[in-house]
Amino acid sequence: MLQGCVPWPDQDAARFTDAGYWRGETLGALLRDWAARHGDRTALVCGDRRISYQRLDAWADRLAAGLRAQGIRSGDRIVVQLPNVAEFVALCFAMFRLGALPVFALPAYRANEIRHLCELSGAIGIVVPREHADYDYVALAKEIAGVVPAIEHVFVADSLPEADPVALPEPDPRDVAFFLLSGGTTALPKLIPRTHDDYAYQTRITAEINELGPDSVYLTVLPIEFNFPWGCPGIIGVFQAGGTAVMALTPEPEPCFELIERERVTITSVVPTITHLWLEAVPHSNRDMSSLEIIQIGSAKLHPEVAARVQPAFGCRLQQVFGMAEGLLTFTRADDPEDVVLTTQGRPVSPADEIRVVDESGNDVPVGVAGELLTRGPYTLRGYYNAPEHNAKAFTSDGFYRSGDLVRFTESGHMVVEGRVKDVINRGGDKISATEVEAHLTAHPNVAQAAVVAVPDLVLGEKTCAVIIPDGAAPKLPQLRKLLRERGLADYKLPDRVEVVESFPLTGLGKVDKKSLAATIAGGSGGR
Ligand code: J2J
Repeated sequence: MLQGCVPWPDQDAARFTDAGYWRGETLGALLRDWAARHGDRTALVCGDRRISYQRLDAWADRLAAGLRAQGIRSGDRIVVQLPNVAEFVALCFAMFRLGALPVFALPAYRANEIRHLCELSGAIGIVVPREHADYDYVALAKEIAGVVPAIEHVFVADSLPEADPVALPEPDPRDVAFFLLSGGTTALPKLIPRTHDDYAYQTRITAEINELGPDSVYLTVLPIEFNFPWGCPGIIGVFQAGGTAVMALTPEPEPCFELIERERVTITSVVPTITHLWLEAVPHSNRDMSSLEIIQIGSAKLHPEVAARVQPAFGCRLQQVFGMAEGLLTFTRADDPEDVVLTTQGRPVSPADEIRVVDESGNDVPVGVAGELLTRGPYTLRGYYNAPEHNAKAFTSDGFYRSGDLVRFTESGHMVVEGRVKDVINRGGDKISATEVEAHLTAHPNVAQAAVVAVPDLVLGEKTCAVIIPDGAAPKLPQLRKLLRERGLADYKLPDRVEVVESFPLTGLGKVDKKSLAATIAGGSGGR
């Protein structure tokens, strides 16, 4: 495995192989296999373009050769920041074949995040769109290339290098295929290595659970770099079944409903915030959405009352999904009783997923009692990339990942997310590390200390409140947002609200007591 990654122990790898979970196939080889089986069928729909499996396969070969001709080699990392376009898919498969490693960057990321990703991954290139959402991504990439010496290439999606296909050695299926980002607790995101074997398994098993087949049509609504649309089962899962993935450039209801009608979409995945928007829009839309079979909803808490509106509004099944880029996925199933679908986040997708729910001392708690979710299994990482110190804390000595989520299990074996112990704000599914934002806030000359906490929000579930102890005249919200934007932070990380206090409540250990702070703020006066 790539240096800096933590492999599964040999006996686990052997177990996963013997059980048929890991099949020793690379994602690049899988596309070859799909092209042989489903050649003329449509793999991808992007705007007016309809791309067959055969064409996608040939395109990936040409891109792999083109990248190679530019000097990209097996093991090289490239930060990929693209909207939901066909180029993302073709390029990823090209890189899988080359053994080069895409580092998935969200389109919302700005200079600060992209620079960090480049440095952390040791990337030698960046891929960006020519234009998207009125933002100049090429300028951003060039700016980063100017300050990160290792960046030798800036590739633009509409002019990716292509060349006549060349024979390439097959990468090791046990090795990293790409990097996802943690929605982490640390000041800056960590890289999650996902291997060919583990991702092929995750996408296959989730496609099987949802009974995807050649007639399945998946609508990609969420940003393509997110684990959920990419592989739960998402795009790769629908390919595993010989179906079609349709790209949506925006999650806005009407354009999505139009695509659902036009392409006879059968399955899609969204976050609760998008669910709200769509539910509001359905009564005003005359689109025919009768093809929909499943709407997957996950990434943030879905309230039972909202959950109950999904099936009547869309005439299709709701599937609750709990997931994490690190691995573990839980789904509700087609044969679950209604109350399980409305009130739980389902159960693990793999029989080999191991779950522990523990108290603060690390002891297992009884069924029904909430505790921290720990997990390990055939598609859950054993360590972040190049992060030995963090890994020592984030994993138990026997390899369980400490999720930071507070969950309980029902007698029927279904998981309910109760909250979290990690210092993260879940803003409509976007994860924000409090520590990261706090560090930037204290750069303001008039901010002595800052604590960032979540405040409840009807639409987003949670919003971000910056609580500050000022040094002199307290800055107002617009000034703080401006400062953070100038420091190159993605927009969704900017605080929604600011509160000024004289001191922070402290825990017995002398740390800021965020629970009590958040409770005070939530009961307080409102934004300014
Ligand atoms: C409450 N919190 C949830 C849920 C995730 C599928 C779906 C989601 C993600 C994802 C993903 C939740 N209810 N149903 O990668 O493949 C919170 C938890 C979790 C964190 C992970 C996928 N589903 N969460 O959201 O890596 O706190 O992945 O630990 O972005 O989201 O965030 P992320």
